[in-house]
Amino acid sequence: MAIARPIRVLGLLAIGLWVFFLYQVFGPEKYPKGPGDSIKNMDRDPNLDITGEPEGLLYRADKGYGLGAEGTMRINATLLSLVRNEEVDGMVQAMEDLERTWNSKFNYPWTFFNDKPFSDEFKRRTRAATKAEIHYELIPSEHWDVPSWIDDELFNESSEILKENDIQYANLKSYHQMCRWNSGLFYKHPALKDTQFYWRVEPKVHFFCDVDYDVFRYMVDHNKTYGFTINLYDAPASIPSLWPETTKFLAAHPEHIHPNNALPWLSDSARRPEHNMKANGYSTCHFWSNFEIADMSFWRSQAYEDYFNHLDRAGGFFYERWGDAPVHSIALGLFEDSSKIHWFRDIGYQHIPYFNCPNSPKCKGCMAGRFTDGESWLMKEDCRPNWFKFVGMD
Ligand SMILES: Nc1nc2c(ncn2[C@@H]2O[C@H](COP(=O)(O)OP(=O)(O)OP(=O)(O)O)[C@@H](O)[C@H]2O)c(=O)[nH]1
Ligand SMILES: *[C@@H]1O[C@H](CO)[C@@H](O)[C@H](O)[C@H]1NC(C)=O
Ligand SMILES: *[C@@H]1O[C@H](CO)[C@@H](O)[C@H](O)[C@H]1NC(C)=O
Ligand SMILES: *[C@@H]1O[C@H](CO)[C@@H](O)[C@H](O)[C@H]1NC(C)=O
Ligand SMILES: [Mg+2]
Repeated sequence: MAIARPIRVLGLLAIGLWVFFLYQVFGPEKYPKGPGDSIKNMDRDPNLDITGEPEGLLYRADKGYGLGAEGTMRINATLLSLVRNEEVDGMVQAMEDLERTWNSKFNYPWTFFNDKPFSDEFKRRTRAATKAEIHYELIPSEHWDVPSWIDDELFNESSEILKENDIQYANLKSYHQMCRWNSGLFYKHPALKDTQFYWRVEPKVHFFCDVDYDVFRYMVDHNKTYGFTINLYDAPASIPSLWPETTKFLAAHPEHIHPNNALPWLSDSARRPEHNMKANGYSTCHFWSNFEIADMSFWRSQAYEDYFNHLDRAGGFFYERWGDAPVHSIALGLFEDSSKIHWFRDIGYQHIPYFNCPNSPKCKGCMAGRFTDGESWLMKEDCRPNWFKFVGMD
């Protein structure tokens, strides 16, 4: 059959284009959400490795973790939660998950914080969810109130702009207060005076995996300052001046920068160049702070105190919507030895809509390697590949 060569070429080209079109429409999603699929987001997903306990010395629950005076092995640490009375259902659910997987074995105390007095119902129902000690604490108004230098009119105008940029909760003043308190005030509460470590827990979060060692002692024995599970990108429009303010602070206080810092992670522009550009030099990568296991000595250090005061004066907790997650993460990435930041890969965790789900027989109720159960576009919010690259786990 004689078909002129240019026609054959055109025909093949048309078929090729058609196949390409079909693949785009019906082919696999770019940011899939299933286990294993997340490999397309990074070359190798460490969540899919068989995950056991961390290496080295671990303290077990067999002795020294009984209630009260029997708990001689417990260190100065608490489970910590800022929560509203009306969130009691979600709080009890989160407590039940953490008690089942970990705390029923170690009996660390819970400390609840609120800007309003806890109700009797809140106390009764949380009391029933653990056999450990519980403290119910009111936040002093000087820690919660909007600082005097914040201008109400400017706050109102700014929150309109944030709303136009789809920044969630931007016009909810209490949300800004919450972010500020979590950034620079919680560890100053008198109830935590003799406490060094905390594990932050939010209502409605889930824990999936049995953890059979004292994670607080792990932090101490392995010189860790901060433990996280999930690493995300932030919405640049919520923090446009956070990095510029940080740069100003660094110019005035270069002595606080740690030689083994995580600057390449904080300033990465290779993976999401637009994010970096819109955030004026910050990758927006952060440890998702609704989960954090940390040493308050770091927040109580001069470096962090100076940094927080600088940010607080700059006003971005109210005129923008600086979250405690990017603020904590930038400080850790700049002022702390990055080897003291630990990924708790073995703690299965979910705060809607993201997961940390390890591949381990100790986990039930989550799918190993699943990053999100939400829309598939959420996959691009995963900043773990950037962190893994930084620490050499990629
Ligand atoms: N007492 C008190 N707790 C608050 C207030 N605002 C937020 N919180 C708590 O602070 C934590 C974070 O607030 P969330 O509303 O969950 O914020 P988020 O996690 O960014 O948003 P979601 O995706 O809706 O969960 C939760 O533990 C809340 O219970 C407040 O005004 N008062
Ligand atoms: C800011 O907005 C609040 C709520 O809409 C309003 O009550 C208040 O008067 C406003 N303040 C100023 C200074 O415009
Ligand atoms: C730990 O707790 C004990 C007893 O409550 C207290 O005396 C001590 O100062 C605390 N240590 C730290 C580092 O907070
Ligand atoms: C922990 O840090 C201290 C002080 O920086 C150091 O002396 C010690 O060797 C470290 N221990 C471990 C296990 O890394
Ligand atoms: Mg939440």
